[in-house]
Amino acid sequence: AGGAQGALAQDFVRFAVQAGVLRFGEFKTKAGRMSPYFFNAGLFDDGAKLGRLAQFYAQALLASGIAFDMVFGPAYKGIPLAATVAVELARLGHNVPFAYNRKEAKDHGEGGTLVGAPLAGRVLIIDDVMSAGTAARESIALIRAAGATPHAMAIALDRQEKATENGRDVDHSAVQYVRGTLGMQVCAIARLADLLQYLSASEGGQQMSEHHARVLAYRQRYGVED
Ligand code: OMP
Repeated sequence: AGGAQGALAQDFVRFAVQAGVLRFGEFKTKAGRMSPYFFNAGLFDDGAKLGRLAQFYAQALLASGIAFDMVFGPAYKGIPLAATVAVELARLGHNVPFAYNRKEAKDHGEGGTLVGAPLAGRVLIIDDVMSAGTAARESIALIRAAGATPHAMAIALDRQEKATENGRDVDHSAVQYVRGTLGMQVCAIARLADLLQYLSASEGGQQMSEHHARVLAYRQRYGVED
């Protein structure tokens, strides 16, 4: 993505690096890969950072042209994301219903696992990172069971790497699977390609060029084609 969206993605990568949310080093991913970078959305940990994060999601979503009737935040990490993005969308003139789930059903009071607006129409799932797509599958099942349509996903970072099925690497990423096989639309604020562009343009000198080389090598081994 070039133009305005490319600029938004670059601004976002810079913001995430400055906030310490996107870090370089050696990290083990959920799929067991040693990654030279890691994006920890839990480190958007004050009101100002959460507000900025929500602005990035809302701007990327509006730029994508994806239509949706409501937003859904999967427990736990998707809940503050969907809540703050719903507030930001309303501020921009796009007020839509908001819902989230609990991980455990309540046996008293209102009961059930869903909180907020009833799931209906085209649901937009808001999450942080998609790697193997495990979390996405759970939300999709939950939305279908409620009789609504899992229509789109918004994520902060698309790592653009091979998904795993039964412990084996496959040739497509989780985002490609969600788009191609599940027929859903996916909006990512930034992708691995944007991170690489940021690192190659960065004036961080020697250190940044070392990060760039390591991330490139990682993409060589685990990355997928666009
Ligand atoms: P899936 O649910 O398999 O798509 O993996 C998404 C999860 O990967 C996130 O919810 C995190 O627990 C984790 N993750 C990150 O948050 N940031 C990364 O940069 C990489 C991962 C990961 O483990 O792949």
